[in-house]
Amino acid sequence: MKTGFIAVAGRPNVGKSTLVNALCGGKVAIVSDKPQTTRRRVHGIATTDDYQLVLADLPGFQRPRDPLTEHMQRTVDSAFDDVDGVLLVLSARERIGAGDRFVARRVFELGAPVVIALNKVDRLKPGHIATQMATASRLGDFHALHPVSAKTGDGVGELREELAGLLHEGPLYFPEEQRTDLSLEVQISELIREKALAVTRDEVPHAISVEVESIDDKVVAANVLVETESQKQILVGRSGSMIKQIGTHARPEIEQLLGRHVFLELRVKVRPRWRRDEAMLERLGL
Ligand SMILES: Nc1nc2c(ncn2[C@@H]2O[C@H](COP(=O)(O)OP(=O)(O)OP(=O)(O)O)[C@@H](O)[C@H]2O)c(=O)[nH]1
Ligand SMILES: [Mg+2]
Repeated sequence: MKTGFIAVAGRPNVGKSTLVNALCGGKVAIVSDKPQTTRRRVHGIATTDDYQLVLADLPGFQRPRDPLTEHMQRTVDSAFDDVDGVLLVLSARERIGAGDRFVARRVFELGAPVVIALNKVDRLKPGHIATQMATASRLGDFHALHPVSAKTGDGVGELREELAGLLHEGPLYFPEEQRTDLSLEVQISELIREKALAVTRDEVPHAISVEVESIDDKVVAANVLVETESQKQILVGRSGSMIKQIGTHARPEIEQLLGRHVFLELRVKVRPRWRRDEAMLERLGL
C-alpha cells in the first residue's frame, strides 16, 4: 500500500476545496464563491486498493488582517512540514500573477515535488488554456502540470493518479472508509456556514461563524454567530426568512451525514469582534 500527505496550496477562491472534493469523490470541504471560505485544515482522504492519498485542504494564502486571518495563515504555514508533495492550484479563468507567484515561491522552496493544477479550464478556449499553461510552467521547477476542471471532473482522474505516484510504501493513516478527519460537530457547523455564505455578500460572509450546540436523536441545535446587530438582522431576514432558508438548505445534507431525520434548530447570535477574540477563536477551533 502506498500512502502519504499532499498539501493543497493556492490563492483564495481558485477552487482548492472543490478540487479536493473531486479528488476524494465526495464532499469533505465546503465551497463558496466568496474568498476565504476555508478557515481550517481539512484532510480529504481517497483510499483505493493500491493507495491512500491524504489531501490537506487549506485556507488560501493571504495577508493577515486580524487574529482570525493570522490563525488561518499559520495553519497554512504549518501544513507544509512533512508532506510528500504539494498540489499548487491556479485558476485558469484569472490572470496568473503576483499572488500566485508569491504562493509558488513558498511551495517551491520546500523541496517536495510540486504538482500544478490549472483549474477552471471548463468553457475556456484551447488557445487560452495553452497560454495559461505556458505562464503556469514558468512559476517554478514543477513535477507535473495538469489542466483540470474540479467542477466538471475533467482531468481529475489523471491528476489523482499523478498525486498517487508521489506516495510511499507505508501503513494506512485512516480507516479505509473514512473520507475526512473533521469531527461530526465541525462537519455540521461547516455545512451550515456554507449555506449561510451562499446567501450573504460583501463583509457579512467573513463575519459568520457557526457553533454546534448539541446533536440529539431528533434535534441538531446550532448558533450562527455574527459580529454586529445589523449583520444579525440580515441573517435572520424578514420575519426569519433568511435563517429559515439557510436551515432548509443545510438540513438534507446534515441528515445524509447523520443517516437520520433531524430537526435543525438555528439561532443567530451577536458576538462582537469574535474574529479578534483569541478565546472565541479557540472555542471555535480556529
Ligand atoms: N467554472 C469553474 N468554477 C470552479 C471550479 N472549481 C471551483 N470553482 C468555483 O470557484 C469558487 C471557489 O471555489 P472553492 O473551492 O471554494 O475555492 P478555494 O480555493 O477552496 O477558496 P478558499 O477556501 O476561499 O481559499 C466556487 O464558486 C466554485 O464553484 C472549476 O473547475 N470551474
Ligand atoms: Mg477552500
